[in-house]
Amino acid sequence: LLRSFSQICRRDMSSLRSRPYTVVVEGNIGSGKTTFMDHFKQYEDVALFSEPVDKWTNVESHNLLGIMYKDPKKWAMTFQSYVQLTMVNMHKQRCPEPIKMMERSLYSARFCFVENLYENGYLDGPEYVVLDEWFKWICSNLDIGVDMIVYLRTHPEVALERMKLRGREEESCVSLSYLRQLHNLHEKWLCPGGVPITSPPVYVVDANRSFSEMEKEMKRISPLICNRNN
Ligand code: DCP
Repeated sequence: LLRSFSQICRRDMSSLRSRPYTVVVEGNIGSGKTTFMDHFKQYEDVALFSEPVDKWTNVESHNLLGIMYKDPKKWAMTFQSYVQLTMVNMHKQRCPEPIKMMERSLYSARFCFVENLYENGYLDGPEYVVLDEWFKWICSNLDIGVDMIVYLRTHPEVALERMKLRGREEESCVSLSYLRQLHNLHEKWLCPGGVPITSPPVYVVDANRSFSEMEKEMKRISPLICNRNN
């Protein structure tokens, strides 16, 4: 499945292409995706699509993120099924600007979070298969390719610190070992064998650094995203 990721992204480079140049920002929980994206507010040709965490915590007044962390065995399937829906919605949302920058994607949901929940026994075989069948159907029938991935790579220890500082109530039970597992799955997907994949291109950012150091990195990376034809 991981191997077919490049094909999914390449396939729709055809005349059927219906999407803007799509950049996806990925990285562990607490890696700084929101801060990174905030930097791009100043560019008129970039439309920002933030992750719909507010929807996940309030679907008709149900806090799916909260109940998933409290009782993952019972609610992981429900939660990831809803994440998949909101992610497809984000991939398909109209975007008048030439560049679409998204926080996370259908792919990190599938390759990192769903995989991890299955490996930990929080998703049973049948649940995992149903999520995967939906994923494969979406990939085969909708143009949800991405053109570039910015990977904010952090040590799980740093991600944990930032997550604690932020203090999102639902995440109070997230442990270092959970973040380590997620880190390993991001690495396996985006940098197998320590080397970033090239299709789509993955730009790896050392996101362990302080905010001011990251500002410099963002200035360096923005021309790659915003002035690709210049
Ligand atoms: N989440 C999940 N399954 C997914 C996507 C996210 O369980 N498919 C969870 C993990 C977090 C919360 O949703 O508890 C939000 O996670 P993100 O890493 O996507 O967003 P952050 O707000 O942590 O990003 P950052 O701190 O990098 O800005």
